Amino acid sequence: MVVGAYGVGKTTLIETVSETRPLHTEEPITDASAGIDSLHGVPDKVTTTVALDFGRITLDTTVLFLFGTPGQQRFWSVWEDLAEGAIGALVLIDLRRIEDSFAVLDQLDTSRSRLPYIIAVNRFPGTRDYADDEVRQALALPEAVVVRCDARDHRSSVDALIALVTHAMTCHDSAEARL
Ligand SMILES: Nc1nc2c(ncn2[C@@H]2O[C@H](COP(=O)(O)OP(=O)(O)O)[C@@H](O)[C@H]2O)c(=O)[nH]1
Ligand SMILES: [Mg+2]
Repeated sequence: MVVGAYGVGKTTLIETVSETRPLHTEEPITDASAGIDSLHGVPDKVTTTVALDFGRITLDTTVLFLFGTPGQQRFWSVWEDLAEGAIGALVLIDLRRIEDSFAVLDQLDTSRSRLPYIIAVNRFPGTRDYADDEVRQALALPEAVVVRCDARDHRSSVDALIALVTHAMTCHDSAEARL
């Protein structure tokens, strides 16, 4: 799953990496979302995802199906359905408005699926260069795997997905070892 707050680059990432024509459910942003969905930092955003983004990518011999879930809380019933059986979640974060990510992280931590996840910090213009440890501290996730990612760049986005799969496999192995 590719998750994160509104406007962090979920749709962009899936579009960048997908080897099939990505399925989108983008709709124009209307006045109805004024005061609800903040466009702070992404003033050029004119559409929003209303159901999900879907794409597919082959990493060596592993085929990943990518589901981008809308960042807004009102879509979280979709989230729980998708999380069932998912390998893990890539959490995109825009450091200019890190507080927007707390709700999504809460959702991950309380979800019954207990998905493994990693943090992918997007490179947006005007972001100060925070060290990985500063990011972990700000998110109160001392153990989190943190990677950098430009959702518009193919290599960078693929590397983030590889880091997620690697992390999910490590979590899986240590869970097996405990059994
Ligand atoms: N600089 C920069 N801009 C990005 C990045 N990812 C997305 N954007 C831009 O941010 C805006 C919101 O992206 P979008 O994919 O619609 O966000 P979503 O709401 O999470 O699906 C778009 O205008 C993108 O072009 C990134 O990694 N770096
Ligand atoms: Mg979107």
